[in-house]
Amino acid sequence: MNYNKIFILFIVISFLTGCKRNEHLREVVWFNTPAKYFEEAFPLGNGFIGMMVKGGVSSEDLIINESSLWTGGPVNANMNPEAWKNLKAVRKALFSENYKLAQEIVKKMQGKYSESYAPLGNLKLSFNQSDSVTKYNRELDLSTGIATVDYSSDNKKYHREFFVSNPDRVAVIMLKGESSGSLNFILSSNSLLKFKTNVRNNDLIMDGLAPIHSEPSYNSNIQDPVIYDSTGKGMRFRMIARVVKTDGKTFSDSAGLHVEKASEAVIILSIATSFNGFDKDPGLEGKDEKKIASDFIEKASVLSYNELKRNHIKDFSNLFNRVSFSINNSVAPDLPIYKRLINYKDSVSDPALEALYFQFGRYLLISSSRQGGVPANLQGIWNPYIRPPWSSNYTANINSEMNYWPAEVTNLSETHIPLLQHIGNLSKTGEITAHNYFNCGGWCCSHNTDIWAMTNPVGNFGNGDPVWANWSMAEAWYSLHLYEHFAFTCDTLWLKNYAWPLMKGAARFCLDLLVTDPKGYLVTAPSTSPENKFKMSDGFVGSTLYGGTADLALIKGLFIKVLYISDILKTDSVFAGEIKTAMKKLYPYQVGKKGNLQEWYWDWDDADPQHRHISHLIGLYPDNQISPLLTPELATAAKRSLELRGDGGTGWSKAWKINTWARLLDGNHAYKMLRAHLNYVSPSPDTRYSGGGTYPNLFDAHPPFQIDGNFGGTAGIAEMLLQSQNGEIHLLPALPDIWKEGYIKGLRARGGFTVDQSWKNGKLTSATIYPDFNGETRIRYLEKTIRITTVSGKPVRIVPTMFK
Ligand code: FUC
Repeated sequence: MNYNKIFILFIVISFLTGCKRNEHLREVVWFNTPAKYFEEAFPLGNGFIGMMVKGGVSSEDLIINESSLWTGGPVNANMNPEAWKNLKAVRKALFSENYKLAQEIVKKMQGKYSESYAPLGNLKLSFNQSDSVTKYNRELDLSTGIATVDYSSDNKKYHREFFVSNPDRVAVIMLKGESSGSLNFILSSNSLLKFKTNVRNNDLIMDGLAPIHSEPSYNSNIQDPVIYDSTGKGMRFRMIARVVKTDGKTFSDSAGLHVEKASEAVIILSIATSFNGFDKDPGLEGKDEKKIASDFIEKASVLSYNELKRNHIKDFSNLFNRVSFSINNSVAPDLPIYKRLINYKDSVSDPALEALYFQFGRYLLISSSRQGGVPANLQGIWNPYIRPPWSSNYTANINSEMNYWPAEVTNLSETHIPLLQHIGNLSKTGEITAHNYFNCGGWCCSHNTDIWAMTNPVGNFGNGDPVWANWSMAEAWYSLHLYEHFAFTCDTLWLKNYAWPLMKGAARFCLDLLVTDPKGYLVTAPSTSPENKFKMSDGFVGSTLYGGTADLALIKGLFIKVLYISDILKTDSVFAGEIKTAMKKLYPYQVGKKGNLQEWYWDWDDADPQHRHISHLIGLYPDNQISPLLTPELATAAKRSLELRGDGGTGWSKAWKINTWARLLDGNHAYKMLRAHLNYVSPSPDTRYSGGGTYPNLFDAHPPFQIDGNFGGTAGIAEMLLQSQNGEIHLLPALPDIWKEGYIKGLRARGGFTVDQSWKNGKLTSATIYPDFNGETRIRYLEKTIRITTVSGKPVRIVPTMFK
């Protein structure tokens, strides 16, 4: 092939892939102003380094994070070793219906709070330029993970590009001025943590130390909430910003690293922390962060800007482009994103915004959770606060699980790995917690965990409200993630060697925890229903009970999966027998007087009928115990519960409801929740705490910012369009009337399938199933099902006439 032919081929390929995709789908978020607030900035990340781009003209203030930079050190799981001794008294109080007493005793079964995700600092580029510019545009391309800033000043054009590369493990900044000498800036850095900065040649080096403890921000009565250690403990970090290329002059002084009279500059940024695993002291046994940061930067420095960019796009787009989604052929209006959100709130139709929002969740997952790293926390990896909301930890009674709901179904299975690895760590500390707090075998995990795999019930040894502090069912919930990873990938080897022992350990804990109630059923006692309270007929409001539905749903879900796996792996039949016996005695779901699925053992009222948590519906979503097709009575009761709860709630609560309404096959109600979820929330301090929704940069408003709602929203949209939890691939299960036509390509179904679907006039036009394996499977569309035989790698085309 001669050169010309190769060039033409290249043009055709890029047209068919990157270019065409963007032109049609416009997976781009843009503003015509720099960001004033964090919730207007663009998040970039490679699962390790996080960078928020505000695009300021006179000063580009980049907010920098590193995902392993946390306060604290390895957890001492033995801080309340005799907590379990209270179990007998709590159970006695509960079974004699003395809930007030039980509530008091249970506080003795609490431990320390988790540690906190720490903000690394800011990298600042101060330009000698005024803020009054023309033609300003700040843009984030979701399909490439590249942010750009463009403007004109004194009739000269300026251009900046930013990305954070996973393959080269550095952040990259490229600056251009139209005419020579027009680019003049000083590079400097600062941090809210302890730090010092040095400038050496073309390197700006910041070394710092994270606190040994940071108290949760909701614990306001603390004199010294942020504590540093002076004996060498605590996490260290190093950040190196290097000017690798410029045609200008560089020099340093106390203000920082100067670049003068340039027309171009490329800066790369490497970061490392001394984090050396959950069980090693990051100070005394930490990794050599200085060497790691240097190694990254030395390796990246030999690559040209274009090479770095190519490596990054290849990696990022490979993941992102696996799914494409278009609704009603809609093209994005030519408006900045905040304006689109404001219009949307005023009921303007913008299907392209809904598709963009779906893809933004995928974008965030690729950017915040990558193999070899730690799981995405409450703010993903983007946090500017030294005491962030809820310590920006892993909250396990919904939030950290929700972060990973889109991972498998939206074809980003590898982004799930950090959470799945973390579960292995939890099983180690969780074994001690199971023993100390519950006198049980196996392992458990409570309301919060952190990078140190903390598993104990929180509350600071008796100060926490049991309504959240004493929940310890995360081992079961996280185990469902192990199962789902297997269900989508069918990776039996991984299941056998890694997931199965962990799931068995969680099930062991649950078996040991269950106790016989006065009616003869097996229940959890004590139990709570995150984070709602019951109201008894005598007016007593409490949270500690026995046999809460959420606990039993999680245990039942785990037991069903354990039985299934024991069967397919042909292993542990004695253990499976024990589970089978227990399952027969589990207190079953109850339907209450209002026709609802009961949240409590008894048919009590809710203290807050519209509470944001809907944990008693875990069996509807994310688990698959309740379905309108298989368990219609329970599904009707679950629906009634959702109606009673209403359509309000925080960001993640609304996202959860998109998923549950989709599982009830009610696409119109799921869509109603999606509209509520996209409710514009202004980031300005006077309004930012008013109700869940979406900030201008598409970050989820809990409020404040919490990333779970983004991920839950993306998962919810996927759930409206494809389901596979009942042993069949259900095409377009909850398509709302308003999405008249469209396509979604690349979603994944359990059993190892990739699925493309298109529809017109609200009806399926065709679907293509790409099977990973040979076999047989059932496909459902509306009420009808068909069986197909699959051969690995051979697509099967499905058309509606096949469903007679
Ligand atoms: C749970 C929720 C809160 C918040 C916090 C991080 O406790 O009930 O709404 O999301 O986690």
